[in-house]
Amino acid sequence: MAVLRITALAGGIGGSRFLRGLLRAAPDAEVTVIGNTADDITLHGLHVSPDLDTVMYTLGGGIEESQGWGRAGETFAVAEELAAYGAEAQWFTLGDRDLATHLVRTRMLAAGYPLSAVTEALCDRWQPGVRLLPMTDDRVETHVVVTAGDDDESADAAGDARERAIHFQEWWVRLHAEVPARRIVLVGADRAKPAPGVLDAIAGADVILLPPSNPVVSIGPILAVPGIRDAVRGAAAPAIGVSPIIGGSPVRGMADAALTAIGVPTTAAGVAELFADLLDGWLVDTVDAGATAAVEAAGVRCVAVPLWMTDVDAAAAMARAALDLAEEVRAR
Ligand code: FO1
Repeated sequence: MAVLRITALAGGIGGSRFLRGLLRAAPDAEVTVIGNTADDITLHGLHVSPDLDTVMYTLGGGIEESQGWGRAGETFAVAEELAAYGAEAQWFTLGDRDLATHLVRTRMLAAGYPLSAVTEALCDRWQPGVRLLPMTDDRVETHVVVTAGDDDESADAAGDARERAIHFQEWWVRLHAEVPARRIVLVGADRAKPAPGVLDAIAGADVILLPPSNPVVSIGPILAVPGIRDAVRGAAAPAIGVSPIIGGSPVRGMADAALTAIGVPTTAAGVAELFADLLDGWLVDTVDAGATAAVEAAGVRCVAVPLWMTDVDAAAAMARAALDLAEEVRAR
């Protein structure tokens, strides 16, 4: 039997945990993961790629399970020394083990390797069991536009009317997404090109999956790279998504704050609508079974199954349900 080729678009923690389940549910599949790089940030001169690293560490067995990002068994000697110098940004902690990844990445980028080649080299060590591709080799950064003063920087003399754009990580990690976002801007996305292999992985897939990642700041930036959304929409393979919203709340993280910023309701049906142009199937949790009719009215086959990724078995059952839904819509 031919090997099943699966291409998934993924953000950080939710995407990684789903992918771990997928590898258990379909151990013989050939899986390509297109990772979000728009929350990459340069700190202390180092290029940090949180979502790529979260996928790589989770699937490679190196993740700190309790928080879902960073390295297991981490120590923080360098962070403590940096803090003693008062070196910013202290709200974003880089552990000692994790720093080695950023040092290698930054050194290779400085030597002229594109991020896709660097990611492949890093994955040589971690053997994540998937082909991990950044969405682009170009620089794309999510910035969040907030009202000056709300972010505790001093407001302009004219009052609070002025805006300030801050890096996504500052909004997410330092401000816990508690400061209202006026807009979310994907700086550089309009000029970015899909990384080598990305469009081929979409065109050549048997199934395309959208795991339960943040729809606005994880899946959104991947689809914003010119050519990617059209490729998914035009692909022969069914595209199946998994709702990151259960019962009106994000499964984890602060997706509600990001959805509010773009005027989309924090509901399983609201997120489905955001992707309705490219989705063939959408999984919602059993508590959202009442939403299936609205999703199907938008032309997307919708099935309710348990979506809490309490352990790898639960994630594998969700992945199995996504693959079954792909089979069902393909047979139509
Ligand atoms: N998240 C935090 O809440 N605080 C941190 O200090 C932090 C550091 C960090 C370092 C490396 C890395 O790969 C991820 C890190 N994260 C941290 C998580 C991450 O910033 C976000 O959860 C994601 O970018 C959102 O997908």
